[in-house]
Amino acid sequence: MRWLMISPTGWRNPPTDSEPIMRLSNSSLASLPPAIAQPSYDRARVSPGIVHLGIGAFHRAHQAVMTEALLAEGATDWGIIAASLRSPETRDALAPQDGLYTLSVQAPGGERLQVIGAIAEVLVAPEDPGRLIALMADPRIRIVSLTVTEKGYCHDPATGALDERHPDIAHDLANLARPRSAVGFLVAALQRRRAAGAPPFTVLCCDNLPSNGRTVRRVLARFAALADPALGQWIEAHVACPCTMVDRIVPATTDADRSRISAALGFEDAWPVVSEPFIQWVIEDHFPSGRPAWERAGAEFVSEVAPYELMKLRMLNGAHSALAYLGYLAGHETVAEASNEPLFAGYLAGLWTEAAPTLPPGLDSGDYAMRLLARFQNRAIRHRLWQIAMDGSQKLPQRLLGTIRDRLAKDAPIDHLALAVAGWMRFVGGIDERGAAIDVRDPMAARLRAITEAAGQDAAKAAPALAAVGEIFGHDLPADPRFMTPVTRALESLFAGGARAAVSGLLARTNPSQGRA
Ligand code: CS2
Repeated sequence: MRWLMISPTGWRNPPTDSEPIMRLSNSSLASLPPAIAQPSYDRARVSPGIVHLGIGAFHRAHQAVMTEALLAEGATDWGIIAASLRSPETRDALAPQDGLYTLSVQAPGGERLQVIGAIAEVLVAPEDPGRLIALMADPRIRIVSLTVTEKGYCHDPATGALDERHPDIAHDLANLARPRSAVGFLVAALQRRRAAGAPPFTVLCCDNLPSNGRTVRRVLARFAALADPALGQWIEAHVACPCTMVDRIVPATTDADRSRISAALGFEDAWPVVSEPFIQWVIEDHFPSGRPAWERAGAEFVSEVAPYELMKLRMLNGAHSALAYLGYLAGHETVAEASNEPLFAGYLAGLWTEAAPTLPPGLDSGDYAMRLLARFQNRAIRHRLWQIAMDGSQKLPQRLLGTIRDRLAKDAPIDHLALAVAGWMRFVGGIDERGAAIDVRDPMAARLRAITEAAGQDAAKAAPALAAVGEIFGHDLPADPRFMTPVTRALESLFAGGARAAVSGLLARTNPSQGRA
């Protein structure tokens, strides 16, 4: 495979207003600069084997890239048809490009570009839900994979059970021919396959949920049981939902990325994706209807994903969320900015020291943490803290609260974890340390904001009021003073002196050599 190396500032063929550049498409492939990797196979000969729900940047920089490697090796029956469950933006960008887009891998020394051809078509589900169901019911489709974010499963984040009062779930139970939610689409298509006597597809959840396969299975079986009990039993008996751990840092694409990458191609790419070099995919090997040989592209097939998943959710995602709230409050914009500040690097070390002992034995968490810090500190990746801060109500349980429960079970201190939770509490109040509004994006944003407004900047009121949200904290944590005392104290310090002082005070207390003199 050949790559084009361009320096972060060096543009090839900069576009000028007088010379509009043409759109990336099948017909432009032959004219791409030879050093840019591109599909080496005949796209027209590839038939679809996968429907992917949730066509965000992550899927395009992760699973689609591993699939692309297999297509390049000659596999012809694992093309991807992707669907957006909401907005038409990605389809609008990729349809004029025949589904092609560029992956830019940002290493500290430069950028590598590859045009990916694995996605044959992008659908927008609300425009024609029947077509998506029909495609998912096509027996050529053997896998339906998902990256619909945590909230896309319409479940209660604290328990993992289907939220039966969720408006999309209520809608889909009443209108299964025109569903809105991923759960509704999966069940509608499985119902169609069962009626046709066709085997089910495998449901491959690629979101950062605990035991993601089991979670999606529980949610599907419950929804199906409510819709049609016999279908519920068939799903329980026949549908495989392997667990996966997915990992690659993929920040949102910016306009600067679009211009730089289009200039390098010599063709306009309306929606390239940008990622770090690191990629990992660990998958439970349970695909009764067949699967691509993703191991040839670097995926790891294992019998038990849980240890990998716990390490990733608690060490990477837990630290990401902690940094998102505390770093944002301290005025940082990106993960790289925050984690390159020695104070926050010290805080991350403390957080990882608390998380590591809760992981299964046999994992080298010290080495993992060291590599994580290097990944976070990669300045070529501009991963906005605000982006990671989104949907905290759906993320906290598996990223921070499970770790806290395991620490408390051993009576171990949780000061760094508690400060992260307090950071979230401070953040969802919606006003930053300079008094400016924070754009809090969360399905529970309005409710959380109302709670914090009623409590004011009084940690003794705000902390218990927020911890009483059972869908996030369950019923055990708010009743446990070993949780409430450090969280309340941390929130107090955030209100009193801001995030930087709170982190510095914590480090001085827990590890005097790292605190500010
Ligand atoms: C991030 C993740 O946005 C977030 O919440 O923590 O998207 C993270 O970058 C990926 O899980 C890395 O694999």
